[in-house]
Amino acid sequence: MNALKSIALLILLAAAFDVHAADVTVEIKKFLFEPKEITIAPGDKVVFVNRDETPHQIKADNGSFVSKALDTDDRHEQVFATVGDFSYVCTLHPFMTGIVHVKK
Ligand SMILES: [Cu+2]
Repeated sequence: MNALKSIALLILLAAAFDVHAADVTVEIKKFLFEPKEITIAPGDKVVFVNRDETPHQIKADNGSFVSKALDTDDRHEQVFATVGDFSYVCTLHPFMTGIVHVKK
């Protein structure tokens, strides 16, 4: 197989498997977001998982996203398409804060 065919095959495989940006997990444990601060690239997905016995609800300070009230082991998936700093809070426990930095 020549080099050009190899490259074409790689591109086809990437498309077939929907190669996409990384998923990053933020766990909610003991009334804390862990990690509290993350840096990702545009298009990355953040998965928030509630590991507490208490419900939590995540809301961006700028209103760009809000989760449902997450019960134990519930997840909220959020894709960050645009560059910026997105601070968020738990609406049920406003002392719980975190931030997602989206950088190219
Ligand atoms: Cu909370």
